[in-house]
Amino acid sequence: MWKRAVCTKDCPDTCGLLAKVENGLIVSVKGDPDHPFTAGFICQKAGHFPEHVHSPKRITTPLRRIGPKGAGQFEPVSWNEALDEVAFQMQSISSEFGPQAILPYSYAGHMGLVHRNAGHAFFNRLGASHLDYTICSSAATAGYEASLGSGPSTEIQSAAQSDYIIIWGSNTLTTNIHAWPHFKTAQKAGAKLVVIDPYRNRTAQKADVHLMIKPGTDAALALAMMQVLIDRDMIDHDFISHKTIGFEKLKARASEYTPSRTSEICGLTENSIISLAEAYGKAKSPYIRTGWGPARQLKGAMAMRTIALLPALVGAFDKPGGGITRALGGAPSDLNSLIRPDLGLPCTRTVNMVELGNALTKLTDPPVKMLYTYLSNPAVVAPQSRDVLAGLAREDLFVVVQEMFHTDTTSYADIVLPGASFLEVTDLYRAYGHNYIQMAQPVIPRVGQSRSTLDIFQDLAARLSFKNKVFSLGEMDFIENFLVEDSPYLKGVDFEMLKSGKPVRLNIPSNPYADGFTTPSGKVEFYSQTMADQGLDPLPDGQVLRDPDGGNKYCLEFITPPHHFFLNSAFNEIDALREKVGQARVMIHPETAGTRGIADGDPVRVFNDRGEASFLAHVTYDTQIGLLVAEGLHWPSLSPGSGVNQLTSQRLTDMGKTCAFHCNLVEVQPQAN
Ligand SMILES: Nc1nc2c(c(=O)[nH]1)N[C@H]1C(S)=C(S)[C@@H](COP(=O)(O)OP(=O)(O)OC[C@H]3O[C@@H](n4cnc5c(=O)[nH]c(N)nc54)[C@H](O)[C@@H]3O)O[C@H]1N2
Ligand SMILES: Nc1nc2c(c(=O)[nH]1)N[C@H]1C(S)=C(S)[C@@H](COP(=O)(O)OP(=O)(O)OC[C@H]3O[C@@H](n4cnc5c(=O)[nH]c(N)nc54)[C@H](O)[C@@H]3O)O[C@H]1N2
Ligand SMILES: [Mo]
Repeated sequence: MWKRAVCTKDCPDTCGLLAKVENGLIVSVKGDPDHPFTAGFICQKAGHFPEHVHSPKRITTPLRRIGPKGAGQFEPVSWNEALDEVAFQMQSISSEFGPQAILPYSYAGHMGLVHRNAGHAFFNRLGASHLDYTICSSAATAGYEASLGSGPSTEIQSAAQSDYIIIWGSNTLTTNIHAWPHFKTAQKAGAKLVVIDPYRNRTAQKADVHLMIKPGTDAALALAMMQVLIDRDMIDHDFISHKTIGFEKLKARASEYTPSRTSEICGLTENSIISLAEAYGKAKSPYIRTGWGPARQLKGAMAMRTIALLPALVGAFDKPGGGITRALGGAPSDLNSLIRPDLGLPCTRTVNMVELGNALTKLTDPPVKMLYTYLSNPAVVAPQSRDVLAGLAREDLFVVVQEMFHTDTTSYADIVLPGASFLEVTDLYRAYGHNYIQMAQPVIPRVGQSRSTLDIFQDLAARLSFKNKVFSLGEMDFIENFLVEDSPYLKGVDFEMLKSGKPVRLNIPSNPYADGFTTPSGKVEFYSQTMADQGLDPLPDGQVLRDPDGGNKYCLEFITPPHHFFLNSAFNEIDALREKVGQARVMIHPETAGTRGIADGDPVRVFNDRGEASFLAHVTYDTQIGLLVAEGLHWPSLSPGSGVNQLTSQRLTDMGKTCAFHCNLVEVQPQAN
């Protein structure tokens, strides 16, 4: 029997799935042809969901540490023993050090609205340190918002009508595959497809033009495009005068970015910059898809803010097929009925999740005494992992990990709680690559003794005698609370269809910019008073910030984009996928490799003052001179020495306080035998 499900992985596409169930086991998973956006095809990773869910490596009982910290030696215990121990530690740490000595750490292992957010009310009520959820998109969001306001952007499907598509720092064919058919339709109809990316990723390989930009220089390139457009009078005066503010100031700033000066900043030829600007200016319906790559730089928010201004200069927002896409979709309500921010203490300490390493090794008053991790794998995904691992290894830190598999993080656990997979729970799913929501019911019973995230937190709340009603509600109660019919996104939503498990369109227009912008001025803000008030440069700024810790010792740039066959650190547990990926590799330009005596396939060591990682050298013209590229987050425990986050830093971006995962200076040398 085929049952409907929704992919819960942290990917813009949030696919509609069909799972075939035989004797209570999932034997096959395919795409749901009735999903309006994901349209019946899925990535190769999702095809492995049967192995993921029924893997012999699944953790099926609660576990208690019996060996030394970090050794990953456990004995099975009952749920009662495990949760009694967690509740006891919470109480005793709270009374000795205060509840802020407890730090929750979670992210996007499960994207359903209920379970992803199910711990918040509990930790708020407990008075624990508050986690700032910044590891992914907050710089991109802050940058876009400064220019265009908040909310969803141009719907991807409309790009099928565009005659000029720029994919700017997104590896669409790997990270957002269902956007591709729409871009392809446009390309077949004659549109030009341009990719702006520091390396020739899968998407760049299929583009008409690939501009191999130096990392961190996107704002300069966007300003140079503006300079050319203004200089050649290829701008939409009507749109600019009615729907933007600050044009004269922008014009002065852009004039500093001539193609010849910018050519040196970005590592692109003057001609390629001029051609890009002219083609964008001439296009009838120019469209830009930004990924998150340009935002994972120290001035990442500024980069996104500057790119997001381009459509306004040429009036692209008013042209069918034109516009710009970052994130789409939305939650039907503010989710406060589940998160209950009101239960938290107003003065609670906030810990930025990017700075986990610092939090575990340097925070005092109180120090972190308990880390409670769920739906995340911080030993692999968090930056500057040497500090993260040193923190996790502290003898005086009590670590709780809720997981489906033994990961590099569970190795450090004192208590491991087996989490149910998305195919075993009820939840409501929003997407960030399309405008549909969908509800899913369990496809199979829970595997082993695993429990859902909500279930675990409700049980802990009972043990701590938390009496608020929120701690007694179930999945469906929360979903009903989210679906408050006066929410603007739910206007016209077919609730019966939603309950039947089919995808339902939210009330979000394909062009959300048709009626104006949600900035303070209601217009596109070339000049942002809000930024000026915060002491920030109110205009776009093309200054480049490289890794400040590089000094004179390290001169190679190093970026760490996603792998085609992993989803952040997830899917490492699938042998077939891990074998397909093979050992971790680093792309090196032949000239960079040659001067260091490195040949293709050689084992190499990449290092800086933060740490080091081992790879096999992939010597290729797909990257530029001086740029190393390592795709994907391998688990160091399964692929020794390969942790790219040894080399990344906890420094925060200009706005949004996220991680500059792609802003690192390193050196590489052949591995000594
Ligand atoms: N297969 C697969 N799919 C995924 C993921 C995965 O790990 N694997 N991760 C998911 C998640 S959580 C997210 S947030 C999204 C991310 O999806 P993307 O936005 O596609 O990923 P990014 O890591 O942000 O990198 C995108 C591109 O930006 C480039 N880049 C790096 N620095 C710069 C720069 O300074 N300027 C420019 N122009 N480009 C730059 C990188 O080389 C990369 O090709 O994908 C999701 N989908
Ligand atoms: N160097 C570098 N580091 C990065 C990035 C990068 O591009 N470069 N990308 C960053 C980005 S964009 C993000 S979003 C973060 C992601 O950070 P995380 O959200 O921590 O990413 P995952 O690796 O997917 O880890 C999720 C964990 O949840 C578990 N899990 C998955 N599904 C379920 C489920 O249904 N139930 C339960 N109980 N558990 C489940 C998985 O087993 C997995 O170990 O990583 C960041 N780290
Ligand atoms: Mo992400």
